[in-house]
Amino acid sequence: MKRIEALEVLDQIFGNDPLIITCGATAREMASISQKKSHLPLLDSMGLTTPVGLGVALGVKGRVGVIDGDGSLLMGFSILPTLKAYGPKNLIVIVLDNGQHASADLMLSQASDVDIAGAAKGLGLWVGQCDSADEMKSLIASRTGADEISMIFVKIEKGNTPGIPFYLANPPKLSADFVESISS
Ligand SMILES: Cc1ncc(C[n+]2csc(CCOP(=O)(O)OP(=O)(O)O)c2C)c(N)n1
Ligand SMILES: [Mg+2]
Repeated sequence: MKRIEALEVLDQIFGNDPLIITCGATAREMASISQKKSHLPLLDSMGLTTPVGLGVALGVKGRVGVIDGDGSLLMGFSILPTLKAYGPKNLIVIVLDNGQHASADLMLSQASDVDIAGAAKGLGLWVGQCDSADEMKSLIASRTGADEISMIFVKIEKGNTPGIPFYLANPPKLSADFVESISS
């Protein structure tokens, strides 16, 4: 599955539920297929997608999704024990793992050598793993309403979709729209 195929499915699954989206090509590809007030793309804030998602999930009652990347999660890896300590049950973290920093000249990430899902399991987090859209859909469905936080590691193909335009959004506007969507 390509990243953009996973994003199309995730956009449909989460509907108008809050969705925090990691930076780089992930934010650009999502914006090229769907832009919603309930989407909070973090633009350049690599490493902070899951932490921001945790904060949002602690503050709202309904389901909250995070779409992180392996490189971004590794950059802010200290969030994992915090997720275990505070992990709200309404948070579903999806890690799109291509084993590389695809957005940054396709450089390999440490996830190509290190079992990051295993590390999350070792901390006692609930972890699911898959590599297809159908498995991703059924894992998310089965974890919606679960009694603890969910981390779903999805293996995706390497690389980026060609021809995606730059995403020149205004961060204060994105933030204001997102706050409005979670306040209503
Ligand atoms: C602190 C910081 N360092 C570097 C970057 C540049 N950068 C943007 S996305 C990215 C790679 C992200 O990798 P990953 O999370 O695995 O996503 P992928 O592009 O592979 O889907 C990098 C290095 C940044 N935005 N912020
Ligand atoms: Mg990656």
